[in-house]
Amino acid sequence: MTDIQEILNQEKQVIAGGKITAANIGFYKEYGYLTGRGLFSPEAVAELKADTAKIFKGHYGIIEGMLPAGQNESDNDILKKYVAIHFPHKISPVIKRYLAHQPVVDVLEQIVSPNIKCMQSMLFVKGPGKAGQAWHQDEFYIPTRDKSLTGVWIAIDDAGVENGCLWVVPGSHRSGYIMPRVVNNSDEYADVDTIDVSGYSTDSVIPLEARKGDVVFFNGYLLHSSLRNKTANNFRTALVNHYMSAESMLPWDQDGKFPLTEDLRDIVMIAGDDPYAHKTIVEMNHPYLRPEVLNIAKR
Ligand SMILES: O=C(O)CCC(=O)C(=O)O
Repeated sequence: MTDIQEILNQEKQVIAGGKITAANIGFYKEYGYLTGRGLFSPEAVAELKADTAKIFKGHYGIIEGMLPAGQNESDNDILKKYVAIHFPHKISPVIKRYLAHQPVVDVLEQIVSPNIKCMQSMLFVKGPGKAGQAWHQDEFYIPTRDKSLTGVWIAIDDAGVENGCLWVVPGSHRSGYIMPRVVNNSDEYADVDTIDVSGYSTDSVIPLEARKGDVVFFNGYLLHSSLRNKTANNFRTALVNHYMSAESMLPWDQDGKFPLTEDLRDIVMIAGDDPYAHKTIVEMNHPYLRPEVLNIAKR
């Protein structure tokens, strides 16, 4: 058995029954990800799925770039036009509420900090044919001061290799540095740049297939990507929220969108105490549609 098959055979990469164990935490430290099975109930998934259609039909307001829906257009026909929306929690009370979904918070308190804030949400619909995201580390885009950035990737549809699930390089976060970026030449991805993963053996790069309701937690230094959705009819709806420890300030200017800042205060407190509460919360971000092709300023 190869090393990676051994990793994949380890039950401790899965949080079963909603309760994170010491073995799960050990796995997360070593490999940089964990899957929580069924952390969202079928009812919660259905609520998020219905809310996705509402958002893209303009129920919460028209976002720049949204195309007017034809009278006879089905939800799927409407959703097929889009890849994703950033900061949906700014308009959708449903998504805002699920930022603090207790089964997710229970895990974050163990792998991040008792004090947690959220600074970003992204809702991917990724319909048939839509491109994936090239190899990257999220801390390149969202720098924390204590390397606490954590992605929480919530499957709202089943996600497999064919419709463009997440891929990761287990353990790649342990390098502890931001890797160089090179030109992307693959049409699997929407991005103009990527991280070269050719130095990793093919069997150390793995897909994280998920069923709807599952949640993938991943470290902000973990190399991850997703391939194009190659199915004819399946969406790959996923809500991705990013969290960090509230103890760290957040020097995130969003690739020049905002003036350089030592601490972006457009956050949502999720658990525990905010040591910087005296600075108050400042609303800065507005939801926007993710373009089909991305340059470096992608999030
Ligand atoms: O869901 C995807 O396809 C990619 C998500 C991702 O790369 C991220 O959230 O950083």
